Amino acid sequence: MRAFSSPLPSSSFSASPGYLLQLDFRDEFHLEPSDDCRFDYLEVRDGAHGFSKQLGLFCGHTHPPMITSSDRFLWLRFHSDENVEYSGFRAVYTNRVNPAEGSGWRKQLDSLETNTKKGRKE
Ligand SMILES: [Ca+2]
Repeated sequence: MRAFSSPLPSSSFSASPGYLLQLDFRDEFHLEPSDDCRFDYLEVRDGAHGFSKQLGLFCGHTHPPMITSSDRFLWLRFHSDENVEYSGFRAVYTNRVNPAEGSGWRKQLDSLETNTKKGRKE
């Protein structure tokens, strides 16, 4: 589990193969409030790039929900203009087993175990 705080440049985060990234906001979230978050904001995208699908644009004092990537990557950008600074935010991100690939692993392990037991009996 890793943590980061604002300010944060734009960057992509990746989970290990077979895992999803889960972003969990902790403590406070205070960015300058504005209509459409056009001054200060945190942008989150579901992928490794700035053109990946946008999951959220956050500002003000609304605590963002927990965010989970659909693949291994999340792209984040924190933007702050020169006027009015708030205290910012803190978030942690963790690797979470991809449910799809996780069940695949369990299946593999089950069949491996079965084979081993059969092998011992014979
Ligand atoms: Ca500002």
